Amino acid sequence: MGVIVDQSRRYADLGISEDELIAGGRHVLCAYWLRPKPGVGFVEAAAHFAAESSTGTNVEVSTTDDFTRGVDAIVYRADEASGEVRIAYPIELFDRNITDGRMMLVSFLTLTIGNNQGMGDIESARMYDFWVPRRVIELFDGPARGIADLWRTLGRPVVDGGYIAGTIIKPKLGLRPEPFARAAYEFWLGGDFIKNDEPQGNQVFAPMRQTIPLVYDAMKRAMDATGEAKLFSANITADDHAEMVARGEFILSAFGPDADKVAFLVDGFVGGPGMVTTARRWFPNQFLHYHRAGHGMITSPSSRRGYTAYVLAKMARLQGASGIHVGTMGHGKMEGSADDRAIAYICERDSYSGPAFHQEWHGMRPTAPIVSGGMNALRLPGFFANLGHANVLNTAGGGAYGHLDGPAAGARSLRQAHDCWAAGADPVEWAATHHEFARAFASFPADADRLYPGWRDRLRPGEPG
Ligand code: CAP
Ligand code: MG
Repeated sequence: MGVIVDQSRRYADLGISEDELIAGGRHVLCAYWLRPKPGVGFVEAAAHFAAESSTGTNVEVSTTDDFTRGVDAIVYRADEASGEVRIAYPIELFDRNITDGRMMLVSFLTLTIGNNQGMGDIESARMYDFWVPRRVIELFDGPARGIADLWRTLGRPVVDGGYIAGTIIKPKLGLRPEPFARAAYEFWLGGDFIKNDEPQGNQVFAPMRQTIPLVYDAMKRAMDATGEAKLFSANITADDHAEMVARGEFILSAFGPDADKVAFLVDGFVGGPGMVTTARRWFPNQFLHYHRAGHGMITSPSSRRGYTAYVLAKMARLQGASGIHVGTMGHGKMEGSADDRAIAYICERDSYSGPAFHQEWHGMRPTAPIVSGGMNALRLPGFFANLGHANVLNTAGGGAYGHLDGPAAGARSLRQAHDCWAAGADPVEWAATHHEFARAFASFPADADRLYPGWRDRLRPGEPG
């Protein structure tokens, strides 16, 4: 690796006031946990990190002039004991569209989480929060649609419209068009919302051109049968922009007069910012459902690089996600903890104080928390108690299609679980008068034993609730 040149005189100024940077509104601030390689000074490493993330490289270059120095990213906080580094990036550094002058998330990533990942003198660096000034909020698209639009479609109040009971068509892959549509119909008889699973698209055994019309037919029959509006989140993920647009246009044409009941699902983490913005800008009338499959490779607590799930969600709101998966906060099957509430709060609130920064969103529409991953009726009351509200989209795949009495009963058990929490009731007592919820105990006995010890003595799941 060789000895790094100490550039801290140029790229570090620990006397700069963060309050003044925030008041000035001309910088993006990023907070990292940074560990230098052994033998490398902490401030020197941070300064090199800032250089490589803005105007520099590992040595001074002759072509640098005063203007260049004026847009250096600057380390303004470096605490070797905790490993925390905070860097101020002048907003002039970030690339702007030639079409409309807006900012682009790919440029934010290329600079703040770009070459600085994997440098020879840095053991690890991980962004755990960032702050953007009003001007940056003005320059990102933000969400066009939100959960309020879904609540309106469902005939609910557009404020605090409450819990949306949803599922994911399972099995994840392998259903041909007819069984796929049947699975959708059966859930919709009890639930509100269905999504494609993240890899479902146009597989040869389930061509989109056959499957989507059958799903729409299932939606119409379920709406007739229940007298309720239903929602479908269709996956338009693809490498090719033109393919995404073709999928979206086909799906909207297939749903015809009910196209307003279709959200578009994008696998935004593996697809990348360009794919998210394609969906956001080509289909601004559709709820943009951001699935984050793959994010765990860098957002897992076991990772020391990249950025956290909190940062991912905050970036997704800037880009315009109408909803993003926020995890299950220790109540589902994926990694997470109760403190992951913050991921929901930064998405849904007008302002929020995160792990490093207080962020005002200056009226940017909220991104709805989407709760998914191993959830079922038994796990929901504890989840809601931790989050503190139920203004969420919940998608339970196994929790619906694993219910002993079928998907419609699974859907009803989810809603009954919500109602149990809303009533502040004891779940085992609630089960005595709510049949599908009671049958969730029989459907998921391991969860029941873990969450509600002694339930077997208090509830006979075979008996009608
Ligand atoms: C859940 C799910 C979700 C992930 C997403 C799956 O299915 O459809 O994609 O859980 O995780 O494929 O596993 P189940 P996250 O309801 O059957 O578990 O929301 O944390 O991104
Ligand atoms: Mg899935």
